[in-house]
Amino acid sequence: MARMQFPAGFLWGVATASYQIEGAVAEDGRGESIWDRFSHAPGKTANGDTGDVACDHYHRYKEDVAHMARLGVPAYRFSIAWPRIFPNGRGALNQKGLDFYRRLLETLHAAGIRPFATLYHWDLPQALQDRGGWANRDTARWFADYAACVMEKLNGQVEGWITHNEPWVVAYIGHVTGEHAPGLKDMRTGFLVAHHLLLSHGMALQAFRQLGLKGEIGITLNIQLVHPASEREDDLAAARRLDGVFNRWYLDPLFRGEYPADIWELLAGVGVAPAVQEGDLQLIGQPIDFLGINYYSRTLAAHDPGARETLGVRMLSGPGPKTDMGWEIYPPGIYQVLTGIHQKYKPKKLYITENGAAFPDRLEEQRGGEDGETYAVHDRERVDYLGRHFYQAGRAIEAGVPLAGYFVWSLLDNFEWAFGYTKRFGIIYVDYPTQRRVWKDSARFYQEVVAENAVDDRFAE
Ligand code: IFM
Repeated sequence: MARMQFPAGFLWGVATASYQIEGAVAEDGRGESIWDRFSHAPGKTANGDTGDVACDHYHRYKEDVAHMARLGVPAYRFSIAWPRIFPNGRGALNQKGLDFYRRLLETLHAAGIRPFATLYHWDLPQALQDRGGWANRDTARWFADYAACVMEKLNGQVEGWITHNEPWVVAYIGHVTGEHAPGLKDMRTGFLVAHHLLLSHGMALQAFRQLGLKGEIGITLNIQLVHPASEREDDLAAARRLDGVFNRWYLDPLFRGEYPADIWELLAGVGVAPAVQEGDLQLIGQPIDFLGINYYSRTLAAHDPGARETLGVRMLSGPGPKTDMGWEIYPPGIYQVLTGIHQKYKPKKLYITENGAAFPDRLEEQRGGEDGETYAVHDRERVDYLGRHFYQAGRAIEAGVPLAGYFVWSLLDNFEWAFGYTKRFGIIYVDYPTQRRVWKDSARFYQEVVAENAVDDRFAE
């Protein structure tokens, strides 16, 4: 059978994040996070859903690691909840919170699974939000202190540290559109937050190097592939601007130690350029060991002078089929993003730290089903989505991109932020009332891909 073969040692994995799966929000001394506060406020999430219980992973982590072992994945990306470690964001360490991650790491090691830990996947301690959150420059220092403490305590047990997950989402969706915690709606604050997130990354990176810790360190960006809505000159310029605020605003300082001049000028023109202090960009631009990329879809950009918050760009969805999020399914985009970033920024190493899709899955009861299982989920569309994206990632490797691994989002259905539990991204179905885990067809498919280290040529199109 013809197929796309991946290099030996390619790191297949699955990804999750603390607030989306753990639950146990009031257990073992965990402090309140901005997502606890936000999701409990009326009208902020679908059906008023919260992460109070989520997938109850805090208690079921052994079962969940057993699923990973059965999948055969060599790697797992999870995130550490800052308010479990420092309930007030800083001050006294909460040993019980740290112990949970120690137990998780021990279980992963015993199963031969290599851990990748994200230090910030959006659950800021509420106590720090009360002091201004990421708009307060001090939060960068407090993050670096938390990060240094966790990295030191867990030194040698984590293979890859990821400082931040998707700073664009934190800055823009959390502080400009207000659809995510903390729910602020101010463009100036959004760009200040983006700067402080990058600064905090630089400070944590500096601490990691100074402490001489083991493993690798990098950051994860959600790269939005932007195409112009038409070949008209103003749409081409709109696409460049949107790529500027989404992508170059993060990539340029990380890899070149400078903000993109064209976007800086536009922001300064409307009075929203952030306050940057001497030395900030040197910190942000220190070399990282890898860049993590989350890729889901592409966006079309059209010129629209009325769209102030996106610098005169209207964002449109492309013409292709959509996932349950309404995101266009565009597998060639993962190839374009990987090759584009490789050519322009030359990261030493790249991981796809997230890729996956939400579809309206249906749990079916079956008699005498495969492996004697009583329930099944036939998610053909997700199999197709993943297969085609894997294939395009394989093409990028053939084209010379140093892509070292690929983490599917997500191991489990989970709390999809403002969408609550209405969107299912898992390759394993979670029946929330019983917390039963049911393998979807995509989990079996992924098990095969991992075992073969290859994907069938039928996904080439
Ligand atoms: O669920 C999120 C995740 O937390 C960050 N990246 C995108 C995923 C799907 O929206």
